Amino acid sequence: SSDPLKVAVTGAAGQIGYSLLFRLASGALAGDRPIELRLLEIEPALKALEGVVMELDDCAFPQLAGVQIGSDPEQIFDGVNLALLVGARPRGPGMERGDLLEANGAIFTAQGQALNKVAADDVRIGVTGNPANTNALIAMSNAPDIPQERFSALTRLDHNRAISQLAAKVGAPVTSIKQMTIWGNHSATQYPDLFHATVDGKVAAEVVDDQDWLENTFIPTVAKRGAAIIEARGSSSAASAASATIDAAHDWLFGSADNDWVSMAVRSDGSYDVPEGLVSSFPVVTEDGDWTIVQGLGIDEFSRARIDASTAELAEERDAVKELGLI
Ligand code: NAX
Repeated sequence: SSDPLKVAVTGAAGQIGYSLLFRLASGALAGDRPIELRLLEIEPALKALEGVVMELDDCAFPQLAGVQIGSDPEQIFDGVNLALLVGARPRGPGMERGDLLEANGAIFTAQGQALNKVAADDVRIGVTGNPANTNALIAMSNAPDIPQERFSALTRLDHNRAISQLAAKVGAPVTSIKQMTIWGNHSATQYPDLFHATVDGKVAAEVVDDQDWLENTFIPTVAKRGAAIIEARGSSSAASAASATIDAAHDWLFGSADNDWVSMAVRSDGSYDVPEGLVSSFPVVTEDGDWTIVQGLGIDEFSRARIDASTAELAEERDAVKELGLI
């Protein structure tokens, strides 16, 4: 249809927003289909956001059908087809983990409730703001009328990082790499899996044939890439996070490639013994706004231990937010 796709972005005046908005408006998500942006920020950041909107205007993007900004989620989310929840409360000095979960809990309970009330019937909600998996769980739990499969958390950046690291190791273009999977939490415990990924159709772990590299270089490099970027750039990854946010939304709405899959953190149905109800990353195929967990992959002992460690961390986060009364 040529009705504008209504896309909400929270934390729109932040670093990721500064890259994400321009790519959304230039057609990276929906091609020629017009897009209407609904930008949510906290009150003190609205002035900065006005400046970003001036720049969006100055791009004269043909597909940009309108921009609305504000600090009231019920107003901004009204009728949205896609909500990209990027804004979150970063960990400040001296902040304990419980404080962080509580601060984000306040944000994601309110946003879940607002989406429940005013979003379009076909809404899809992607959470980028950290702790992304648990923030998605909180939003989902506060939106009882929205089907739970409409919520996901972003592990596509980790997925893309894993593809890039593997491609460099084997000297192949990224297009040779298929069926990459990130399992578990978007955190240092995540498990990027080379036992199902392929390089030109061959099992990646066999092509690499170097368990020491896989275990002691590949996995930590992917899992700690965010910290390495902060160290090098002086601020956290933003353009790559925006790019992955678009990749994830694009594939969710328009479908993953044939003979391939993508990684998304979605509500577990108990597949692969990931406790039901946790928002955990899986290999999924997507079509027309729906995802399905890829079934039947063999999980060896090494992978089992890694997946279990990451989902144990997710269960701890869930228990902590349950204790805080957020879900
Ligand atoms: P910034 O701190 O630059 O921007 C965040 C913005 O969110 C700020 O402008 C802030 O005013 C706004 N905000 C805070 N509370 C809000 C609320 N209640 N409603 C609306 N807006 C609100 O962070 P940025 O670098 O853009 O990162 C955003 C989030 O993405 C962070 O939580 C970050 O940890 C997370 N990331 C997640 C990644 C992933 O792969 N899942 C990777 C990149 C990134 O680290």
